Amino acid sequence: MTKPILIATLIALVLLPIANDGWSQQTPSPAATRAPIGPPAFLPDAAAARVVSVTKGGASSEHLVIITEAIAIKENGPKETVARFGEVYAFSPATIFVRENQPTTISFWNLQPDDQHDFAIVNAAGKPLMDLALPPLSQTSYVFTFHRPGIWHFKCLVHQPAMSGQVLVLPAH
Ligand SMILES: [Cu+2]
Repeated sequence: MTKPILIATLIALVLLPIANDGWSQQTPSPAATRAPIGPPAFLPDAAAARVVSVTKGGASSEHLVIITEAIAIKENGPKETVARFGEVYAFSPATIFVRENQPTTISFWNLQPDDQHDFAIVNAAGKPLMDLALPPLSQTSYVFTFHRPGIWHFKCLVHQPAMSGQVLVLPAH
């Protein structure tokens, strides 16, 4: 490497972090300052609690993590995909397995810095039995106990139809 190139490289190495820092200060405001969007959150009422009970804390013997995954978004593209489908997100995993009457902690990680998600379990008619708000850049944990074996569908009501999944409730031992 010749001397002028070496000097230019050294100057660039010194200036780059400064430039990056200036850029990071221009990034959007923190998630906490944003107004929540989407439907209001609610826990199961007495009728819905016959299907699933949901509590903020309490003992559980199983622990699952569900993350929110950005599949195609306006910031990263592919822009053709966003133009055709709109922004697409997914729950990962989108299929979970639990035991009937076994309290199971589910922790939701919203990985997006600027997207509100929610987690709603719906009945056969598509009506939400409960709905949790999952704010941007947050971890939200609740204990779920499913009381009826079978397949139950869940959705992020903000991002339909793609952001959906299923809970398979296995019969108790
Ligand atoms: Cu969503």
